[in-house]
Amino acid sequence: MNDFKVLSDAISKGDIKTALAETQKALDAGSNASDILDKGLITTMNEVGEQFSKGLIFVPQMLRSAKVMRECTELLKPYFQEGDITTKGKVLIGTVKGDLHDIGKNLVSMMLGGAGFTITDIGVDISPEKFVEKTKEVEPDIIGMSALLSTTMPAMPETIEALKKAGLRDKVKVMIGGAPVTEIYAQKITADAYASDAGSAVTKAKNLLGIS
Ligand code: B12
Repeated sequence: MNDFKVLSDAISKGDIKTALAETQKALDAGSNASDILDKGLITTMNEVGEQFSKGLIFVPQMLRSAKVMRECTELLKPYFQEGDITTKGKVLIGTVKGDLHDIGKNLVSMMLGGAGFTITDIGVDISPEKFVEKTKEVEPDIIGMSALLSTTMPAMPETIEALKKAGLRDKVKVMIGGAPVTEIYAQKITADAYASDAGSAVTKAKNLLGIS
């Protein structure tokens, strides 16, 4: 039995008004923000993906659901603040070249921001050259790369290579993630860390910088 059935249906249908009202209702009723995120929002987006795979829905419906998800996430944002505003380190994050998916990246940004990291989110479809340019400008401790398509994953090693060429690779840690990405892939492309979700991204980022 899904406790968030009405919310889930609203996300699937792209009904922003009901989804926001249901998210707020769940918060008011004392539901844990992580539960709403995991069991309400993320589970539904996975179902939406499965429906797309089966040809039951198409890109416009996926996009509508994604917009609703983004709005609901905004409502949950304040609940993920740790209350510790000390900067733990700088994170530069973006979705790699050719890839427009940003929901997961935004969640990772939100959780890292809430945990005290300073985030520079450079958006989607970020070329290796842009990552390099922004790394020079921001001087981050960690670069986070997201890829949701198997076809865009190769942009991750390309970006690492570009960082090497620019003499920046030794100055930053690289953390990667996204549905098709794995720990093994991270090792293969010599990334410093992989995280499967936004919660573990926080733990991994802290580990990378040797903080608890
Ligand atoms: C929403 C969505 C879209 C939306 C994106 C809107 C947006 N603003 O993001 C739209 C409609 C634009 C879209 C387009 C396409 N999509 Co799409 N999309 C999805 C869908 C349904 C959900 C993705 C999502 O947001 N999940 C929820 C978030 C919370 O999960 P997540 O992204 O995995 O992120 C978590 C972790 O992976 C991790 N993480 C993510 N990033 C990072 C980064 C770091 C540094 C770390 C540490 C961790 C981390 O933490 C996150 C939070 O816990 C997925 C299906 C799926 N189940 O993934 C398909 C899916 C990814 N899409 C797919 C496809 C094929 C496409 C299109 C090619 C379709 C088309 N024919 O045009 C286009 C490509 C456009 C492009 N160039 O990018 C396929 C990819 C297949 C593959 N393996 O390559 C999927 C898997 C659907 C499917 N089952 O076929 N899509």
